[in-house]
Amino acid sequence: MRIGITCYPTYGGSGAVATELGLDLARRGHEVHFITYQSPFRLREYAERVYFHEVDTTMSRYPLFDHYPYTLALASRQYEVALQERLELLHVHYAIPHATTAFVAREMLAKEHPIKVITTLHGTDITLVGQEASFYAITKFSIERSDGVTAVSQFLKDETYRAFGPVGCDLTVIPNFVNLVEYSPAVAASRESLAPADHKLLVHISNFREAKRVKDVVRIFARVRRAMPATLVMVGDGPDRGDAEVEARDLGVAQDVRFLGRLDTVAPLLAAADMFVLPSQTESFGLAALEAMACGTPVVAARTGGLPELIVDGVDGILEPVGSVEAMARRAVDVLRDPARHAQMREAARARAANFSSEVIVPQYEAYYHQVLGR
Ligand code: GMT
Repeated sequence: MRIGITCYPTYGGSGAVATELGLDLARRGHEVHFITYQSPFRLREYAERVYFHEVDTTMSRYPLFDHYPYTLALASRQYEVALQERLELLHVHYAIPHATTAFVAREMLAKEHPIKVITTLHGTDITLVGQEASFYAITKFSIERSDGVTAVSQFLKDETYRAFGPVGCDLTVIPNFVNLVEYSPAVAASRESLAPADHKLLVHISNFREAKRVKDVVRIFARVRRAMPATLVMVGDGPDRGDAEVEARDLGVAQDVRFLGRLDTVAPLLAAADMFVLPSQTESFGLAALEAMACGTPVVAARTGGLPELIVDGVDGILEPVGSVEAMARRAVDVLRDPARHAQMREAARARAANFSSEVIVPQYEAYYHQVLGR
């Protein structure tokens, strides 16, 4: 198949999933064309049958444009690439604005070269941004006009029906996936450079936005730190990083918290960790949690959104209600203090992640493409 993929190319789960999907599809013999304003962050080196088409943003400084109409440039590029590369379908990730630009591109192509549009819903496109009054109607319209729509969890599918009640459109759940070779206990970074030898190592990775509750990460850590020697490594950046730094100072644990900023490759850190911490307010899937589990690192998380579809509480991780820092810390300490239980949980986490391996999930996308294309 010849497939166009549009996603946000910067750090974030939807861009990561879209890029890994494209790379895997290409390994399976498909031709994949990424269409976005910058090369996706996980697309770092040459890969056979993978192409990148940049959306031209040179007009963004034109004085009339207080608000640059990127969506028009994107729709135009999707149209051009689909025509030039004879694409059969456009698979767009994150509804806003990608489902809308794909709709426009498909309309432009209708007579010359009909294509199908598949939209994958990822999270806040449905749970937050799409429900804002200014985006609601166009998000609903663009979902309904897609030829196929997938959601990354049952939670997100249910939430889409609840919030938008899309008409004449059947959502399919295809969960996120992980490459078990890249994300494996075998790729662990050396612990020496990360934490003192007698410390437990806790890791958090996110975009440090409000939904991630990064202050809770520090609060959980501070309680663990009271019970045992431990280091917290925080990876990523975003608006709430400053708050997390202040919280660490206020709670007197700043000397044991390390902020590494954004990193392209996180598997070695995840694999070196004893526990991954994800106390989010909402998480439609929690790709970072899956990646940690694939590395054999159990996750202590909030029982929210799609996380209970991934983590089996008490078996391969820990789930507690949003904001229950006390309970999350207490249960994390119980596991970290008990080497046999910790080892069991590590193994169970890796085994659970195997249900979401690229070998299992990517063929589901291929089958869905065939279904939408009617062949
Ligand atoms: O919706 C967002 O907040 C951004 C989005 C992204 O691009 O990173 O994250 C969502 O998509 C990921 C990939 O499918 C999921 O793993 C995340 O759980 C989801 N984030 C939220 O639901 C908050």
